[in-house]
Amino acid sequence: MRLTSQTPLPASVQAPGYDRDRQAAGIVHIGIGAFHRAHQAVYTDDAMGAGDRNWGIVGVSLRSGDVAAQLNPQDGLYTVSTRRAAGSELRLIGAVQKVLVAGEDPRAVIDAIAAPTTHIVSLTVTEKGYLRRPDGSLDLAAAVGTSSLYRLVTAGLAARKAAGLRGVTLLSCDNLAGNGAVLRRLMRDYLAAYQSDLSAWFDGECTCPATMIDRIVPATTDADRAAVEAVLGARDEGAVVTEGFSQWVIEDDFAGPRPRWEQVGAELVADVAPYETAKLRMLNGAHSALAYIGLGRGHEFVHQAIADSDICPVIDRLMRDEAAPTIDAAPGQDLAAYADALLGRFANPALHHRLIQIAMDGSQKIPQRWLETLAWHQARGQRCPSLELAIAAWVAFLRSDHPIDDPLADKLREAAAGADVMERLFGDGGLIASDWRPT
Ligand code: CS2
Repeated sequence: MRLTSQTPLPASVQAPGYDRDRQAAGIVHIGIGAFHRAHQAVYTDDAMGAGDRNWGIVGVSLRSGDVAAQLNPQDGLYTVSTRRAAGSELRLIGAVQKVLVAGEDPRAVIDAIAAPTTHIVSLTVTEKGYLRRPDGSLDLAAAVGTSSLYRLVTAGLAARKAAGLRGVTLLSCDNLAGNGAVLRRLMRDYLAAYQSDLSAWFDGECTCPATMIDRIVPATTDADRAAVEAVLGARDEGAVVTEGFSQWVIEDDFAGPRPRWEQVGAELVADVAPYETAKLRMLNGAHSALAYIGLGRGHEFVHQAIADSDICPVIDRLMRDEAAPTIDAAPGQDLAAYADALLGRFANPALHHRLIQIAMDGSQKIPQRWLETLAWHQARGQRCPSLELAIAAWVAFLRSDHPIDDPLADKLREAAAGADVMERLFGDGGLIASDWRPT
């Protein structure tokens, strides 16, 4: 039996604390993967539970129909399993109302963005989803496809303008340095090329706040779904599994109304940069290093790699001696405590987080996770032994039998095969643009 709004819930499962049928959709979320369902949708569910109404989420998948097939037959409902070393708990999230697939019905997505009740269009499309060229500009040819996020958002905004509606907040929730500014620049590139009559309206009516998003969400497995079914007594194809920790720091720069996320744990701040930089260079930097070094030593999961006494000190130094000194901490931001907490989170034995999941899209992740730190130290004549080891492990990974899931997979494999690999990856005009030069 499939989970639906009719499913009787066991007492141990927390249910949405509001009337789902009476909520308008205030948010269109593009890229409704497991991360969004375990993070922003949970904050939004909490906000509606605390009395903040009409923030239902219309989810959008750009191409794949998988999430729509998981959630739509379940009235948008799904469970989040929070796994701590001490045990796990299950709750039902009601914030998502339905999932649209842009590749199948782009009009429905445009209409959702243009709806008068919509105030926020948020995104988790992963690093590569932004279609950036190495120089940071928009890949204009890639951005014209029918299920391009730029095309959809632009059509939705044009419809809002034509209807005399206000603009929206475009909220990037991806692991990019300066994600808000990146999105604004790419939207402007798109508009300048394809819809310049909307440029001034976009600048005056829409904002792109920066965000730091943090929660570890491993891909859901069949075993996870079976464990949920055993508690729920119904099949949840949309189940997500995550850790207890969750953090969301948002630049307080909204174009219009927004949920009162700050009442349910999010931090609304003037400057996200110190949090975002710490997260990218310490958490994500350590994660990617754990992935390539750990896989090279035969580990499968993050908690196994961090328990390896040869790997743990490398990661510890990466965070404390290499990444932390590059960060201009905000008042009250304690980077040593952050590193301590991260080591604990990585060690969580209840969370089976596969290293191969983190290893994907290295070409898109490594610049903001490792290379900015390396460049900072290089400019000061200093070396980073842990990050250099991580780079060597990435090259070894590219040369190994592991499948390479990366938009540049073929070029990376070819570059890694030669003796001049470092030059081809990181040299002038190399595959990965950065200020760091290997020596
Ligand atoms: C991970 C992130 O897969 C990856 O690359 O480093 O998804 C990480 O788990 C999240 O950013 C944690 O907030």
